[in-house]
Amino acid sequence: MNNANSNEKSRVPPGQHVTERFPVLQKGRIPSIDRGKYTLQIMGEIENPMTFTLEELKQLKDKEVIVDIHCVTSWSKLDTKWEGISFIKLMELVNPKKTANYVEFLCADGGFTTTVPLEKLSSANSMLALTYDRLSLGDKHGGPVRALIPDLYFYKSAKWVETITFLKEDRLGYWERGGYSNKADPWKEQRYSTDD
Ligand SMILES: Nc1nc2c(c(=O)[nH]1)N[C@H]1C(S)=C(S)[C@@H](COP(=O)(O)O)O[C@H]1N2
Ligand SMILES: [Mo]
Repeated sequence: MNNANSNEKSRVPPGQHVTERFPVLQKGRIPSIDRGKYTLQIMGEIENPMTFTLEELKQLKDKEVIVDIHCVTSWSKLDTKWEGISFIKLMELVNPKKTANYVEFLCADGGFTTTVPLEKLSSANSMLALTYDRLSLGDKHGGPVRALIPDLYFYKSAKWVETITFLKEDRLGYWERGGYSNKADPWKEQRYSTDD
């Protein structure tokens, strides 16, 4: 085995295989959001509830990452390039209360939600993504604004995010209510709620 191969292997979590394609996955139809009317609302357990237009969000861009993503259906894609706003920066703006432990993403595709613990948002690679491969996010991959939390299976990376709510207590999201893991760590192979 050559070095490149063994390197790639150590980057792929158990039970995953690498794809060159970029599959498109969601629970139902792909919504198309009017970029001119789009707003992101941030609320819940925070000192400064805020609403942003897309133009305002673009001004806040502070981060670019190249990361591997892992879908629970077993595909992984290596070296995906994203730009956006770090959750660390967003949290500086909205100022979470001490009581905030989780965030819930509410999305434009018919009430889709998922929740993520605050410490996963603060991790180095997490962000609210606005571009993929240097291009504004298209409809298919969650544009104009999606979450990117590459440390967790990709169903935690909510597409078409419209509202972010800071919560005291955790809540199960759409896939999680359907039996997928709420922890969703690909390196621990937490695929189903029975793995938690
Ligand atoms: N709003 C919303 N976000 C979602 C989903 C969804 O159904 N709705 N599916 C998740 C799943 S299961 C995956 S694998 C990724 C797929 O993102 P992609 O289509 O950009 O590959 O989006 C996640 N985010
Ligand atoms: Mo997925």
